[in-house]
Amino acid sequence: MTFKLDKAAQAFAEAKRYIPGGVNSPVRSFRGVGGTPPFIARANGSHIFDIDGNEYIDYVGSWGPMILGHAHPEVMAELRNAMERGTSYGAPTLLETELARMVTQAIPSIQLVRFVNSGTEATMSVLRLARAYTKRNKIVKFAGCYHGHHDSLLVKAGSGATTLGVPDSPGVPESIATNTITVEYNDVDGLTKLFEQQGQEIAAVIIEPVPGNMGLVLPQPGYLDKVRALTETYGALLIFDEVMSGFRVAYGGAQEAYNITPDLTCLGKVIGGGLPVGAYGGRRDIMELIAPAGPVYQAGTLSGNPLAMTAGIATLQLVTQDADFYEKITAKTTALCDGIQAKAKEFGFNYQFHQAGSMFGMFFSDKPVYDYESAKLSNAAAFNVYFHAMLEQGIYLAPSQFEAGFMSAAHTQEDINATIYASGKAFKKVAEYLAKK
Ligand code: KE4
Repeated sequence: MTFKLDKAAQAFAEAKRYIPGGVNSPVRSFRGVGGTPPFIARANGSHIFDIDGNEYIDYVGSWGPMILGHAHPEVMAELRNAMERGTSYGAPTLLETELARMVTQAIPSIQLVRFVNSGTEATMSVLRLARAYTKRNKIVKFAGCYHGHHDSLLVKAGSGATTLGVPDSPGVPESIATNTITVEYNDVDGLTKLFEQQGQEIAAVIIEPVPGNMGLVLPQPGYLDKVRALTETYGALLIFDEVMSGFRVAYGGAQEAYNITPDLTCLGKVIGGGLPVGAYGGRRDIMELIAPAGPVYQAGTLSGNPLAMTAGIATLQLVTQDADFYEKITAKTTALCDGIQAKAKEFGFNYQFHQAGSMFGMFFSDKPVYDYESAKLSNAAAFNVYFHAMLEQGIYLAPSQFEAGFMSAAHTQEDINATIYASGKAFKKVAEYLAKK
């Protein structure tokens, strides 16, 4: 059957009549890679199916939540039972306590946790908390790290590395951006210099410990320890944004994998099992500032709603039932990356492959990638050729060079073999494209 997206093209045009850009989140629009995005009709296990009848092996997994694979029968059964009891009450339930208990057991640095409805809400709330606790205003973030779309973090570096931020989107007031300082990830000297100059004014550093929003970049040995030491020295809080890495790179997140204890952590994605959930938590003495325990206000109509809690509990229960869950899913990810890298080398492409547990990334660059500047040296045009060649062969990758890939427990050896095979044909297309340049 030839690959086609005719129905998707019509659906995309219709969607644009009612929704900005036809999507409810920009990356889904394929603007980064060009072409029409498939419109997904259903998903099961490691596969998704679009309205044109195409089937794909899925390595996006809803951008991380679907670590068990789509529509896991036991998760779906629990959700069906939960729906029989209603969908939302706006009142306390035992479910919230159960998921909170599981999260605090999985991540010891989280002594208290508050559920919200998205990663953005989690990082937005945790910044307010950090500022209230430290009575300081400045926040440090890292170029290429993404923490959701609220004003304080839609900020890019000002003219100099340690100057105050400038808005990274219209609508973000200078007055807000000016309190956010952006430095390069993996740059110990830059962060040290910033703290020497402004450390007493910094409320918190928020970091993706394993960044997945500039492609997958890894912390250099000792880097996260140095970030932890600097924040402790200057009385700033260390916030790990583990919305993507939490329960993904390890059950206890990147903080378990790298043995770092942050003061506060943000979570999302996996803990919602595909339903809208975010969370922030950490040291009891800090979290007890959150209303109604303390004066820092934060609220949400659907926070901790019974369906999302049910999906999260079921997901974490299934993950913990298999003592080898992370070993197996990590091994599958390694096999995939090794296989694709071998295909790349057959065409003389010395591309960069990164892996963190069941997250993986590939940069179309023959130079090491360790921060946003080096990530941007990748050949995005070559990536786009590869991306579409894979899509047409039924392999659904993140539609951007600056995103990560996600393995699930549902992916089979057959899926991995098919993906590696398709990569060989896709790299051939890339080689042909580059030869014409
Ligand atoms: P949400 O508000 O999208 O639930 O979470 C924001 C967020 C916060 N922190 C990290 C580390 C994240 O990765 C995210 C969201 N990740 C993107 C993937 N690049 C979600 C995909 C999208 O924006 O549609």
